[in-house]
Amino acid sequence: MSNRLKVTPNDLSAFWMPFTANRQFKQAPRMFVSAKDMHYTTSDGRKVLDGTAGLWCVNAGHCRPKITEAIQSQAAELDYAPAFQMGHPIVFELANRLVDIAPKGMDHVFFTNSGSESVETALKMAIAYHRVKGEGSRTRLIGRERGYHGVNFGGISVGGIVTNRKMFGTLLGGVDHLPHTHLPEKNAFSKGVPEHGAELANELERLVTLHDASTIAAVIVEPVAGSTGVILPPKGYLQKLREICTKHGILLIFDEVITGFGRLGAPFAADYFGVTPDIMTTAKGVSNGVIPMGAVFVKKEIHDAFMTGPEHMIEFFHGYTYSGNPIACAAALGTLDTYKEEGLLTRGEELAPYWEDALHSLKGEPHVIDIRNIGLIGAIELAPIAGSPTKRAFSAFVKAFERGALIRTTGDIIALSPPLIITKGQINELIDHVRDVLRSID
Ligand code: PXG
Ligand code: PLP
Repeated sequence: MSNRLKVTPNDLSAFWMPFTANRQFKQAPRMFVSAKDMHYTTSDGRKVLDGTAGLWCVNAGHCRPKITEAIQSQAAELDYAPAFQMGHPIVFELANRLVDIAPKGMDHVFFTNSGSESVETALKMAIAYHRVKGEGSRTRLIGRERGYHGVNFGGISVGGIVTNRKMFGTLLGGVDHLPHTHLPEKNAFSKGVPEHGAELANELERLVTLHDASTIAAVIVEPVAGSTGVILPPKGYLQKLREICTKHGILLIFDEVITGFGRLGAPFAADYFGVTPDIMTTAKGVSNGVIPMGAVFVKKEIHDAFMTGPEHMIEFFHGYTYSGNPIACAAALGTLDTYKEEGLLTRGEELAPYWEDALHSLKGEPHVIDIRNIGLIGAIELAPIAGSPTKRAFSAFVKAFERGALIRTTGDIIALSPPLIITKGQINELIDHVRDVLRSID
C-alpha cells in the first residue's frame, strides 16, 4: 500500500469536509482509493458497488479510458487559456456537441464549474435578459419548497431546504416559492410519475396575482427533485408550469444538474417530459464528474437579446476564471464520446422497467413507507425513528457501505442513482444489499 493510502486520525483534522458529520467521520473514516466501472475499492481493499454514481455524476462509470486519455493528452498540450476575451478550439467544439444533443431551440451554452455556478449564472441571465429587453422591473425569482439548487446565495434563496437556508441570514430579496409536489397520502408507492398533484402548478397563478407578472423574472424548478429525496412531478404538472410561464412572459428554468445526461433514459428531462424550458442548468454528467464543469443551455431568443449595442462592448458581465477550462472540455468531449459509443443517454429507457420492478420488490420490507422511481433514479423512504430523524437512514448507509454498496441518504430517504452502465445482475445485487440492510437495522 502506498504511503498516501495510510491515514491515521491525526491526519484528518485539517480538511473541513463538505456536507459531512466531520467529527463522526474522522472517528471511523470511510475511504475510497480507486475505482473502475461500477465499483470503488476502499482503503482496506474491499470492493463497493456504486449505487449512486458518486454524487449523481459518474454516469458513464469510473475511470473510463476515453475520458482518462482525453484529459491526459489535453494536459500535456494546452493546460489553460484565459477564459475572457480569448478562446481555444475545443471549448467551441464542445459547445457545438452539446447543442447537438440539447432539446431543440437551446442553441447556446455558457460554461461554469459546478451546478451551483450554473444556477447563479441562469438566475443572473434571467434578470439581465428582462432588463436588456426593457423590462427591468422583472427581478423576482420563484423557486419551490424542497428544491435544491446548489449552495451559493442565489441557489439557496430559490431553494427550499431549510437546513441549507436557516444559517445564512436574509439571503436574496424578492424571492417566493411554489409548494412542493410530495403527496405521500395520495401517491405513495406510485410507479413512475404520480397521478395526483398537477393542480399544484396553479399556485404559480396565485403568485402572479400576488406579485404581478411584471415583477417576475423566472421560475426555477428541478424537473425531478433529486437532493431532497426524489420528488417526482405529477402527471401534467411541468406542462402546466410551462403554459403559465409562457402566458405571463416569465422564463422557465429547469435545473437539470441531476436529470441531465441520461439519468431518466432520455438525454435531458426536457426530452423525457416533452417540455422545453427557456434556460437549462447542467453540471455533473457533462464531464462524468471527473473534472468540475457545468453548462447552462439557453434559447436563441435569450442569447440574441444580449447581442445588441456597440460590438466592442462585453454583452454579459459574468464568467469564471475556469469557464470552459481546456482540460474540463477534454473530459467532457471524452464523456460525450463514451455516452455516444455505448448509447448511455438512452440506455436508462430500456433498463427502467427492470429497475422499477427491482425497487418496488422492497415494498413490505421493514421501515419502508414509500418507494419512488423514474428512469434510473430510485428512492426508498423509511419511517423515521421517533425523536431521531435521519438516524435510521444513516445507519442504513453505514451498513450498506460495510456490506459493499454505496447508497445515498437524505433525511430518512435512501436515494439510488447508479451509473448508467449498470447491468441487470448488478441491479439485483444493489437491491439485495438494500433489502438485507433494511432487515438488519433498528
Ligand atoms: N442543482 C441541482 C438540481 C443539484 O442536484 C446542484 C444544483 C449543485 O451542484 P454542485 O455541482 O454545485 O454540487 C445540484 C447538486 C445528493 C447530492 O446526494 C446532490 C447534489 C450534490 C451533492 C449531493 O443529493 N446536487
Ligand atoms: N476572488 C478574487 C480575489 C479574484 O481575483 C477572483 C478572480 O479573478 C475571484 C474571486 C473569482 O474567481 P473565479 O473566477 O475562479 O470564480
